[in-house]
Amino acid sequence: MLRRIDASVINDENEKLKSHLDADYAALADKLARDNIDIETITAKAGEFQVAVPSWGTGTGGTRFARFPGTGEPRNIWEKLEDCAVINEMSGCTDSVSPHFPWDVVSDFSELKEKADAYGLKWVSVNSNTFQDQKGQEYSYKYGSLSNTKKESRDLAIQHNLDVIEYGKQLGAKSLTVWVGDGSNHPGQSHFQRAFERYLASMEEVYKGLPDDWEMHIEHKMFEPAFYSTIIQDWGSNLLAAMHLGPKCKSLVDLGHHAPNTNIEMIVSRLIQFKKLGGFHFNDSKYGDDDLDSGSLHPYQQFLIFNELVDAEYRGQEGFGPAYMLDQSHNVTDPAESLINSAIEVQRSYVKALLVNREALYGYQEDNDALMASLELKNVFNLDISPILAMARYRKGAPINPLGVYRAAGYREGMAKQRPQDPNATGSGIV
Ligand code: PSV
Ligand code: MN
Repeated sequence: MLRRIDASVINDENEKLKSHLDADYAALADKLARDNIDIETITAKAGEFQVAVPSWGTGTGGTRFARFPGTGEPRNIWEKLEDCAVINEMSGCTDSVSPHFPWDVVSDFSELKEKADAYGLKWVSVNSNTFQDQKGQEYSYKYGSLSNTKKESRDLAIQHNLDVIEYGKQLGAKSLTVWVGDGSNHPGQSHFQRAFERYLASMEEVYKGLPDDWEMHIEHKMFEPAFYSTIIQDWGSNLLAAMHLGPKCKSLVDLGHHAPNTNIEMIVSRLIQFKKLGGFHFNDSKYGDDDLDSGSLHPYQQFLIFNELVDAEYRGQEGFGPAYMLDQSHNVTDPAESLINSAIEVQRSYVKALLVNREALYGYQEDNDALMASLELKNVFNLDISPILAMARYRKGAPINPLGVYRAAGYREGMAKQRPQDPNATGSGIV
């Protein structure tokens, strides 16, 4: 398999840390054994866990005010793919990439697929973009795309989504994620019901273009760029649309797209119950859609979400199998470093949720023993399960200390020489 960072760099660094890891792992194995948990079963599951990297997350992000590009950042999808390969080599848990179109359009998709295959990367959910006009676009999305009052703009947005499905088919993807910025900025600007009807009618056309084995995932977002109302404002509108459109349509939960303090884990549970949970965009936030690194502010919330997911897995819930993806914007960090770190933090939440004694928890719930129920979760959350994650990586040839190896390899410095900044580039991150 093609590599971006030489395996010898990883092996040399791993050699230095292996004896410490063995000791920490053995101590944790003993501790878990006291609760009748076999660490090897958990480590094997940790090794299977994967979360996809968003192609757009490999570039430096920005805000409405400015973007401060980093050196050596990718300038196109080929270079984004290279960085995704590095992120996977370091994290050992990101073997797929979620592309965004038209940002990632190429003339030869089979070549792009071959390149990804060579790195051992798969393509997952393809994203459409009707939240900005492209150069020379005939009909604008200024007043919305799939819900625009003008048929010409709606038709353009429908056709774009159908094109994205075609790109995805060539890459081997199996789902389309649709997020639109449609909405209004003034009370009265938009007729809520008519706008939603137009959106649904447009989405029906997109739905018709889905291959039989594909899903369509709708992403809700409370605000931005529309600040008064958005067409798919919350999980309620999302679920209504998904139910209206049919069984191949499900809801996608982006953690940053809710009001502060929203009980996201409960939303997740509801969507699971009605077989409508399509996937996730993991990130963290303090105020709104901040797109901060996953688990950097609210690791307990992320764990509670995984508690619902693992619970569904444990119960063998029908129709369960959400797609896990990151969706972050990195304004001040090296994007690859943030994505490596976030992927591992998401994996950490998953592994901790595996340690919950489900039968004990159900018992506390039946007995209305609120404190013991909450401690069943909290005690697991308080455990440091890092040795399991490090061992899972080590066993697949990934680093015990991913960021240490990434820096020791001098990857970004090397890219700074190979990828001089293009003054005319529109920017590879979210702006
Ligand atoms: C919108 O804020 C979003 O979360 C959607 O997933 C977009 O596709 C992505 O960010 C990039 O702008
Ligand atoms: Mn998102």
